[in-house]
Amino acid sequence: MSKTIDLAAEPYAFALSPEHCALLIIDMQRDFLEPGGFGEMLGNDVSQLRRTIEPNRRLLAAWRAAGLTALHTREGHRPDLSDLPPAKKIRGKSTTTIGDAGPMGRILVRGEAGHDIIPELYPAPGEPVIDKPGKGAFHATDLHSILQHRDVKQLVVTGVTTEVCVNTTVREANDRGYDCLVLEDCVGSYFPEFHAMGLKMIKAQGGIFGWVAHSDALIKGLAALK
Ligand code: C5J
Repeated sequence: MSKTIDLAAEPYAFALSPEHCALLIIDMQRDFLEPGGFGEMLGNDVSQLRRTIEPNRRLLAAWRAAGLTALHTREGHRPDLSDLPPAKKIRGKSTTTIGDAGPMGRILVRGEAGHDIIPELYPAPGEPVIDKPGKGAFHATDLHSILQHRDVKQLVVTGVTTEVCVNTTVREANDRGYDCLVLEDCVGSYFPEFHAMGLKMIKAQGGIFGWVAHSDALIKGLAALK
């Protein structure tokens, strides 16, 4: 499959090369997205994130149907918290922090219910899941090696949150030489103004960190590959 998909994007068209492109879905975890989870417990409006579920579900179905590589990330820590920086543990001065008992098990701890990916976007067998202790998906993970072994040079990035883990990951990827396409309807933030600015920052200055497009354009492009 050597055909490229020319996608309408900002700041200019993105030439997606299916054999060198992977879909990276960031942190679509129950504790961030589900009512009653840690995110909502902190006072956040989870509907701002939940609007991304259906676009991601449609995109993932089309991506899988095209036989392309998809990877998923989860933010979280070892049960003994040995990979949790003390500064991250105490940040926010909340009475309940990472590692403590939360509404869906221990907060952001691997193996706990709230740490897992929402059922709507659950990884299929064979799709790598990257457990990351930080905001960026490259920090302290084997993501870069996995992508290199598959000759991936481009990333379609979706997930949550736009200004935190999505932006951090896109910046890390950009510095490692990947071209990143962020899908505006498939990323979300608890704060609409940060979402808007997070996207603007990516595509500013001629695409300083990458490109921004709508998933409809990509799904249409994938259908044309058949
Ligand atoms: C992510 C966060 N996934 N906001 N985490 O963005 O702390």
